[in-house]
Amino acid sequence: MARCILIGAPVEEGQRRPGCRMGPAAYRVAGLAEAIGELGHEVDDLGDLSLPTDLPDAPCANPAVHSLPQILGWTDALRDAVDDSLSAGQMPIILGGDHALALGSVAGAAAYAHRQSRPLFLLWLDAHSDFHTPMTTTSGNLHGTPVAYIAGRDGFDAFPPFPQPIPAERICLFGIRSVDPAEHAALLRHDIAINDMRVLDEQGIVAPLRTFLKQVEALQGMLHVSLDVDFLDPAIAPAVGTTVPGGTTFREAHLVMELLHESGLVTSLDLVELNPALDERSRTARLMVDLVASLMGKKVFDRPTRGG
Ligand code: HAR
Ligand code: MN
Ligand code: MN
Ligand code: MN
Repeated sequence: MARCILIGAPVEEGQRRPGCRMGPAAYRVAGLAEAIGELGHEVDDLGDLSLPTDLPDAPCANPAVHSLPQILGWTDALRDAVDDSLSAGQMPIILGGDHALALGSVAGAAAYAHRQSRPLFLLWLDAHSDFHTPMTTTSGNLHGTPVAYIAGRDGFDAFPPFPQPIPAERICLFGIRSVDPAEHAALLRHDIAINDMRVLDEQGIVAPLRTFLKQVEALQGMLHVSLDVDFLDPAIAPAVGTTVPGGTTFREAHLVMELLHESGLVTSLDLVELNPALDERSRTARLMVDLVASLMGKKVFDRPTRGG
């Protein structure tokens, strides 16, 4: 059984539409802690992190970029919170907040993994590749940049150096179907596993996911999972500002979570981009809670294990 710690991250400066700051509250209202606790795990709730008051003055050469000081502040806060939780033997579950929070959460996991001399792997469940740098983004929304920071790309001069960037071969993008031209060009130069929706349509989700999980297992790695609401099809998960048609179905998403549970490899988790202002009677929040339950061991039909 795991010792989970919920970390509220009311980050919404990584994009322009208000609402993601209500994400942590929506997960609590939808019963996230209870759903995990019912499965027999220990669950603590750290409450919400707050933005440090003393924000750095951070000019950016790309005039499109906005809210850089705030995102730098969140990055520090998230990195420390995730590192501290892992160091205390807990599994951090970050309640976002937009995806810019992963600039910090994955940095915290990487700092911890580095001290343990264990390789860190990243599974990015998302419609988007989030592979812009602050220099290439045209929207200026920093939620589109974490994977580039994590992979150690140039262009993050305003940020603290990423602790031990994750080698491209240990990063898996899963479910993507919206990639900007600059991201596309950069991805072609990196050896990142790109399981876009075309690949998943053709091969299903099981084979590509197992291939990645085998690599994690072979190196006894740690695995950070970053789950963006827009990984899911908008028909089942409307509460996100950046919906893209053609996302994963209810069962595909649950099957991903069930396989992750069976692997026993997940060491930290982000839940990002939920915008409760766009939800319909909490259905997206409740679906996300159900997906976490599957990740933590809830089964469609629980069979007694044979042969002891
Ligand atoms: N690539 C687009 C941009 O930079 C959209 C990024 C949207 N990102 C998220 N997270 N919603 O995946 O602006
Ligand atoms: Mn600390
Ligand atoms: Mn994202
Ligand atoms: Mn996305």
